[in-house]
Amino acid sequence: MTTSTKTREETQGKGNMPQSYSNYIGGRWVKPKGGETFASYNPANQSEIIGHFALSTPEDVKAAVDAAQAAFDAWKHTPAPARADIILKAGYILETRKEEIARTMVREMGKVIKEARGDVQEAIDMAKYIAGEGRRMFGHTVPSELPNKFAMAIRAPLGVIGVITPWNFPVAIPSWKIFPALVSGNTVVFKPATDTPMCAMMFVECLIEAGLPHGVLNFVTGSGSKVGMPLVEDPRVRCISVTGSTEVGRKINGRCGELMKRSSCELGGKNAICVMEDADMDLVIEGAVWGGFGTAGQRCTAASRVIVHKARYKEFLDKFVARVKALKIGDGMDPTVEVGPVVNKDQVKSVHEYVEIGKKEGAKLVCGGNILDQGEYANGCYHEPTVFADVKPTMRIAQEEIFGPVVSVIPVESFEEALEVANGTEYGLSLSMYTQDVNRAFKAIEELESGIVYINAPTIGAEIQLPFGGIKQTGNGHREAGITAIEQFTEWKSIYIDYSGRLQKAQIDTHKAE
Ligand code: UN1
Repeated sequence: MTTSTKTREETQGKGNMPQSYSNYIGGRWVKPKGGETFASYNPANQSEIIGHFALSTPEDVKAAVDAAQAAFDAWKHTPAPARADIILKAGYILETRKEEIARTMVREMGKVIKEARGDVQEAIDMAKYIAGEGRRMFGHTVPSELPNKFAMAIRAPLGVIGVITPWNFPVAIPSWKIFPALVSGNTVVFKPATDTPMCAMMFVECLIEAGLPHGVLNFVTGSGSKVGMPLVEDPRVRCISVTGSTEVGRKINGRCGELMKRSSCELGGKNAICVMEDADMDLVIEGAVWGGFGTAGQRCTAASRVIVHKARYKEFLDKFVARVKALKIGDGMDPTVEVGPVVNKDQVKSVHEYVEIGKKEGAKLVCGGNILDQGEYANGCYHEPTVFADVKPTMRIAQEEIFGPVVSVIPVESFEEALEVANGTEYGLSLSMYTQDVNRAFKAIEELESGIVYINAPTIGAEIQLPFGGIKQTGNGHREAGITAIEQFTEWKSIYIDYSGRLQKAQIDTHKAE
């Protein structure tokens, strides 16, 4: 269907052997310098290898930054609407490849097919939205305090941007970063998560096919230490845009701080749904199941806590647990499956460790709690959807990001206590309030300490036309998408044009009369 697949360098495997894929640097598919590769596996069936990818070295990163740096000048001077046209075209190519990429995503990271289609759709939406930015990219004009003088501020690109992305939204999240970076006139070196290089490569192919000039986008796969950190260290890389764990983000942000380069970090969350005594309970149950167990709980925005008013606590718990117990778990390729595997064996282990922690802390395990590794689950990375009740807000399972199918239910006595518990973690990404009372809804909007607030909807489901990001340990103050999308990728340049023909002194000539 696409011509781009012909351009990626592939080693055709024999029989059912998986193929090998290269880096994309300076407009060419190139093997890593060290010649080493790593495999990407299907978490629903670990005997299936999706492909072999370049285990790159710092030398490969250097080559990619060389290429990005070399391409910068011409790209920066390409008019923004022309840059945007390429992004729009990439969006249309993503549209034609949506099903193919979504199916690859299910195989590569395990989310169910409906959600995988949504992931690709989010990138398509982002392409369309950001393409419009090519004809906006608003600056400011302001009056000068002096006569015959013009004052304005315009945006300028930064240069080479390092983009480091996670596996949980392997197409959507790269699009949040790469499209706005490119439309603003920057060039990019893209390092995707080692769990999802295939999805990332397909995303890159769409941009290549759309006609992106050589060197403008470079793709380097491999580890955080050999690819990610060298990208951070390279002085020519002016900004790192990263989504990942708070631990990784803190390291990158700290180093970027020392090197005086920008970093935009989108990190962990410990999101909560608050359920008030007047809530529509059927709506709550559907929302809590979707928010807690969508993507097997592996969203930064996952509703891993449900804070319930005691007047409705038992009713909530009974209905919620019944619904969670009925969830169909399995390979996300089956359209009737509701919860897929988690991304890999390490994730199964770390999720399960939290289950053990919850039990030790004295929370009441009311549903799930086990690793699934028998029968149809034997080759996969499955963990049962798990619910803890009577969780205390201070317990580790109510404070730390688990990133898996585990939900903590916390009883509270009042609206005020619900707000306090919701706000009582180190994170601040997404919080939600279910109530029929408009006054309380607005009070919640005001008091909830998070970058995203939902009323009568779960904590997941952000749309790309609003800013995305969080406060506290969730990030370092940046927002992706929406009107903020290009902020992190542009520098302000303030310009004064004096057409008076004489030296005019600001702050001095203006106050002559005094
Ligand atoms: C994430 O939570 O990791 O808001 C990203 C959502 C998606 C993006 C989530 N649009 O659920």
